[in-house]
Amino acid sequence: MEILNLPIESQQPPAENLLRYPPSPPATQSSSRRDSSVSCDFELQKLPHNVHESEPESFRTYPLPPRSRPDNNVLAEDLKTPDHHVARDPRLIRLTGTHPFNVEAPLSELFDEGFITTKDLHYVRNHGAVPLVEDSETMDWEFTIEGMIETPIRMTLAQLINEYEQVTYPVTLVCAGNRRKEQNIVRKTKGFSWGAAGLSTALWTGVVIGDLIKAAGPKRGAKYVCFEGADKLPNGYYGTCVKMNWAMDPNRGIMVAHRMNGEPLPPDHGKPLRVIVPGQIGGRSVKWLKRIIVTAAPSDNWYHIYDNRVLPTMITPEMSANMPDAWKDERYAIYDLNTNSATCYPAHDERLALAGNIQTYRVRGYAYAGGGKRVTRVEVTLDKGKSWILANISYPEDEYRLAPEGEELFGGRLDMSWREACFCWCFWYLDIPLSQLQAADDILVRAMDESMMVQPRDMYWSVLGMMNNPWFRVVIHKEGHSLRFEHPAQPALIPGGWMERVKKNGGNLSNGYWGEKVSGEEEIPVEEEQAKEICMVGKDVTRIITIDELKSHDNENEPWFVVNGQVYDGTKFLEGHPGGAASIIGAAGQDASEEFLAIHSENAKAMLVDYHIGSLDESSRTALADGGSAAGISPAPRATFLQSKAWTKAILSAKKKISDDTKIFTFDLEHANQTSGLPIGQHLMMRLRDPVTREAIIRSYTPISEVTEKGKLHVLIKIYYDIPGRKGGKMTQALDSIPIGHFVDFKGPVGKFEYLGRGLCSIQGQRRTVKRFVMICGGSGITPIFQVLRAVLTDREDPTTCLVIDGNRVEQDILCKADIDGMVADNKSKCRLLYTLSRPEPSWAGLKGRINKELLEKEIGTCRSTNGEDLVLVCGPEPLEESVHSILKELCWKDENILFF
Ligand SMILES: Nc1nc2c(c(=O)[nH]1)N[C@H]1C(S)=C(S)[C@@H](COP(=O)(O)O)O[C@H]1N2
Ligand SMILES: [Mo]
Repeated sequence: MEILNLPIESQQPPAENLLRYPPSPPATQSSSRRDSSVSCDFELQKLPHNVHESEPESFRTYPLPPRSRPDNNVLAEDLKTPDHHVARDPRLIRLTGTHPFNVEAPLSELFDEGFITTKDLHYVRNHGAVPLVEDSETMDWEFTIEGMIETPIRMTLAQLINEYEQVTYPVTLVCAGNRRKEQNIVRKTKGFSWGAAGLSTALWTGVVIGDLIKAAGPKRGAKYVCFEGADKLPNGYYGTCVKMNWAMDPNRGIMVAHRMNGEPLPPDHGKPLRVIVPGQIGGRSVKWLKRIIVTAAPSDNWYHIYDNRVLPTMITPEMSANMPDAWKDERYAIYDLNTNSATCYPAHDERLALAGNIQTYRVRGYAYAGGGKRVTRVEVTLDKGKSWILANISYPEDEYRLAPEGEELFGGRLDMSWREACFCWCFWYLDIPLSQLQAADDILVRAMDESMMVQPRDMYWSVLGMMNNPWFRVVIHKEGHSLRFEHPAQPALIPGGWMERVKKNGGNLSNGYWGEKVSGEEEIPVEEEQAKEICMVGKDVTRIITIDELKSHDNENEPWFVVNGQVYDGTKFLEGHPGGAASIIGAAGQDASEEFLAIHSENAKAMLVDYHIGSLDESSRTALADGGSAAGISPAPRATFLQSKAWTKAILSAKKKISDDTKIFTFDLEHANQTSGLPIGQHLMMRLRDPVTREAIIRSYTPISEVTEKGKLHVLIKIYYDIPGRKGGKMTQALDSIPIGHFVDFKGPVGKFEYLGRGLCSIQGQRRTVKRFVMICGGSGITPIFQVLRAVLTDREDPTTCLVIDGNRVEQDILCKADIDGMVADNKSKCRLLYTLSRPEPSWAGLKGRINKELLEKEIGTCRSTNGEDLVLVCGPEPLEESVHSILKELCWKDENILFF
């Protein structure tokens, strides 16, 4: 066994620092009541708005939050939901459709922020809508302390701030569902698919909960402290509990917090008041706190009983439905987190070139333990656990312990110097020689905590898919002179990852060997579990339903929807649906098969029986499939993506803003080796549903990706936003509101023109050779032109010349300018490029004015009878196309030499 001898970094603070900042005894025992003469306003003003500006960073020995984005707004997709008042960051990946808001950041972006996460990228877990609390109301927010106590207390946030001692410290919150996607791939659980970014760290400011309970005076026999939030859900207000002795223990650090990273709590994180329970699953940290109830027994809140539990592994979703005692068994309730770790770099799909000077690669990731325990080692294996290498660990949390006595941060005492518990994630890294990476099939990591509990090799699957913590495995693929890395899974419905791949190829993920064949051993037969069909139809249901009947129930009063050709009436489930009524209403009148089957557990599928009312007749099924989602996935992977007769889905994987109103939307095709199948000069149809009305919208676009590109499709789209007095674009706004990870339908190719290369064109099937293209465009009309231009200019052997006239309003409106300028600069002899601006800035040195007769006459001249050697391609907004057409007519151009895209 080979062990690289690497130093373990800053596992303990260096001794000299300890001397400089001697540790002090616990301070929380000292008087907790504050001088109440300090007015609330003064307190608030004293808090620096932005600590970066008001305090020199050189005084600080500990990390501060990175700057959060100043410009996050309410996003288009939230406007039609109850959360229309909540500003959010568009980078967050939505895990449960548009609403409620359950999100994690892309893993690399979370990791790149460092120890403290900004509010922008902090994961969010909301069971329902975010309560609306105006800024002006926050100080008057009332909460109570009640139950088995001597003095019931009703208090405002202002009182909490003025009358109690304020403390600040960093805490990592982790959702119990972190890494659940991996469980869902093995077998669907009752929970949605978190990736490995269901955790985040912030500096929380508030009051230690023990101070409040002491003030209320708990009675004899009081054992639990229950919390209740203000969010009303299908099964009552969200609530849960912790043990009384933890609440009273300063080491546990449970607090009632009103600030996150120095700012008042954002709406998604509990504005204006929440509980923070360090070292325990996020589910105990109740947001929008209204009630603290001291009790003798654990919380009887529905969410305490049916959420955040690890039931024994043999209990299936169906069994669990009839086991009320198992759900109420406190032994299965999760409190402390278990030890866990993940690799962040290499990222999923990261490629590493083997050529070059670099000799090692630094593998990096995070680890955490529960209940205040410390992660005491992190180990990496490159041979599936035969031998292990110690990784380096850094504990940024320790740096706060060294702060000078009495240090204040964000209006609270930095209550860390005496504390030994670990409330935060730590980071690990290991430099691995490239030769070793190249020789390995995978990188696995595991962490151990101070009680020597080490992460298990195998998954402990359970009904709710919580606390998933097997060794985190990144697969290494050798591809020519580079390595490609593959994480276990991607969050939400985003495809990708070795687990999905292995499963698709018939591997048994639970064979103790990551679904791989064990060499030299006989193949163990795969359990036939996956094949089990869940019955979703009532055996006495015989009614035949037509599409017209279905469509007459596309409303919120009696929403009918279709799964696998069967019709269901969701009316009676609107109240009880854990995903909320909106998602049922959204599916009304539609074929919901795909989304339903992808998101729901076996248990939920079995529940459908109760709502089954009939079957769609044959012709209605076809009609629905044509107007709705394409049914079925073709069995063999296809080399090209587009199909002319059927819609094919691609997953939206990125949105890149390139100007105020233009974005490049990137879609993942069905597999990494697939090309789009779109010939140069042709277009494709995109279809999606209006997020509000659910009506289908179809438009045609020309992607900007090269026809040879594999696995992805890039479409540049200008978004026509609604402005006062003018409705914007239905399609473009709907597209803009689609969350990453969701699909759009494509069909094609369409178009009468195709460029075959080297001057050869096909127009409506007729071949014709062109010597010169005259390309006239405006706005996003550049996209089809761009394809042809790129084909001409990047082929050295292509003798065709081009004249490009691109008209826009201002310089920023010229799309793809840098790309076009670059291509043309390399091919000056082949292309003349003219931009003209109708409202240029004074600094603009190029042509001014619209594309008019004068310009066209000068540049392309009259009546060139060219035997079809010139072809004019026009693409732009309708007025532009019309005016160009009439000018060309005046200049005696024949229609056969003009082509409108
Ligand atoms: N009132 C209320 N509190 C709540 C929840 C909720 O839905 N409502 N979700 C819980 C869960 S499951 C988690 S993981 C954390 C997430 O906290 P965050 O959204 O601030 O990251 O909040 C917890 N507190
Ligand atoms: Mo959670």
